[in-house]
Amino acid sequence: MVASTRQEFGSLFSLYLAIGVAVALVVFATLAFALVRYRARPGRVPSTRSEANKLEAGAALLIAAIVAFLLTRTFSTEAREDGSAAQRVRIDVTAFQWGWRFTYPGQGVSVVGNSNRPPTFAVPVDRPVHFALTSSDVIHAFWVPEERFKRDAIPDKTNEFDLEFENPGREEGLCSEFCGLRHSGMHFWVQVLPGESYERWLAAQR
Ligand SMILES: [Cu+2]
Repeated sequence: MVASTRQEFGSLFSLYLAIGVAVALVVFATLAFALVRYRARPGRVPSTRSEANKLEAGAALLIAAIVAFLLTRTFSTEAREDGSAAQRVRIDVTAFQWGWRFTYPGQGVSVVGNSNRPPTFAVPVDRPVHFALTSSDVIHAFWVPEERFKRDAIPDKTNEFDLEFENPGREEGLCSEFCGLRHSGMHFWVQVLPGESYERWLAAQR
């Protein structure tokens, strides 16, 4: 999920903060205790070297356990995030005068259309879609008003973004950067499909 990346790493940060505060409290309390209890007084001599092997070993073990716990939680959160990123649908978008090409990398599917025949490309509902947007000639702009989303398509540059489409149906897209004579006809359609229909659409395009 696009939004949960924030939550996942947010809760990981809270965990680090809580443990950090607890460790700091123990350290400061021990320090304060030692300063007060063992401070210099008339007639007191400095203590000689002494060891508390069991206590020290216990402290080392406790620290190692905390480190191991945090490492495990960090890497498992990372793995979950990478996993969900791998499940994203990828679509490469190329704008040109005056049309659009939508390519699904690794799927062998590519949809293209121009101002005479605007292209329709499909996305699955409620699944993050990762777009890589560029242009092959002049600056255009990818605009889907229904999603309140607009991004420039710039030659020799790739703009990447994630979108999640919540409502099944057909949404109109257009170029919103004046790019020449037929700019006003540079439309496309986004078909938002439930999971199975999306897979069927993809298979039918091959
Ligand atoms: Cu354009």
